[in-house]
Amino acid sequence: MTIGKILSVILCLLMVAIVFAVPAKATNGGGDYWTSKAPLPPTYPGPFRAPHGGAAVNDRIYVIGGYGTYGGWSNVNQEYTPATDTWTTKEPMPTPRSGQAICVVSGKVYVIGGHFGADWPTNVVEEYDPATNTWATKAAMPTPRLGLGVGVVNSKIYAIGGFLNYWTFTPTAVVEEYDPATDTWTTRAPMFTPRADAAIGVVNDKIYVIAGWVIEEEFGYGVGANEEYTPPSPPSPVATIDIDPDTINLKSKAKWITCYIELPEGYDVADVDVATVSLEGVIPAVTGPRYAFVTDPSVYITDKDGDGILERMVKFDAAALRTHLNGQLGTVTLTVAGNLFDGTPFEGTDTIKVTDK
Ligand SMILES: [Ca+2]
Ligand SMILES: [Ca+2]
Repeated sequence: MTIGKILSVILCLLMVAIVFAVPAKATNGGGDYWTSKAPLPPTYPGPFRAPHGGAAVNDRIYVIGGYGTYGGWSNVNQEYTPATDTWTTKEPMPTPRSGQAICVVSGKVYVIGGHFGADWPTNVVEEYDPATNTWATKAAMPTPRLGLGVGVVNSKIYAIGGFLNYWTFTPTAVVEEYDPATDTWTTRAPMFTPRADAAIGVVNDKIYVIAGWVIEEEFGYGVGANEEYTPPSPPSPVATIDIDPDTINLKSKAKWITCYIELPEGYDVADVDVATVSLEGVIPAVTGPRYAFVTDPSVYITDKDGDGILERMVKFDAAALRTHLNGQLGTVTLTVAGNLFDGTPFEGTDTIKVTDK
């Protein structure tokens, strides 16, 4: 055999090996396909279980709890790493259960409600931190239930519907909001149709609850109801406003009033949309592009007061303010308001002294 023939035989064997080693792809020729990956490893009381949900964090997927094939509620927590197609068993959940809801907020996994007894819905809330592989018990949900759904909007969890009882399957329309930042629950507006196991999707900060099971006593059926939930708007950030100068003389010929806007933690003053900023709701911020304080971020993003929090500097027409003050003297509170580019409104006030001499 020549080297070339040996190489082609090796290549052939390699291709055969690849064909048999790579899991089958299922495709319909449209460029999309399915690939078989490492299956969920069996666990007691396995061999397999119905996990009732998983959650993805930092390129890993967590499959937690559920109901075993041969019965029994599971507390197993298994981590799947797509990059390596491998499963790792992690610290188990404190409360074994199925029918629970799972979601992620700020890199932590929340497992909410479910049941772990024949007639026993639970309100337990447990938080898993993948970074430390530890669990923490959080404030219990007000209404114990199983088969509930969850949607996450503005870092708050909305626990929606479910069954109040495992035997009569009494469906509920209850909506309860959990804020992981404060570990508190708030009861919200119920949906129209009591149900469990609904399909839930979040689009543009609205939660869609679609279909589900409605089972009363021994009479059971599904519904197709599609209901849109609008969660409460997050509170507007209160801006810290510093108007400069601190004293305004109504007889002055000064051209500009300067304003420094600081926003609370979690907001970025670079997101302030200057075209929406106004003083007293009537005097617009100057947006003329001939001014460096309008066009140059190194001029309009500053930390003038040196507190480590950046300010968005804007200027207003001083003559317009003098006219607006209409002879009012003494201490005057002025309001500066506007929007961020994403539409989030902000507002703040500062007091100045007004003189006429
Ligand atoms: Ca000031
Ligand atoms: Ca500052």
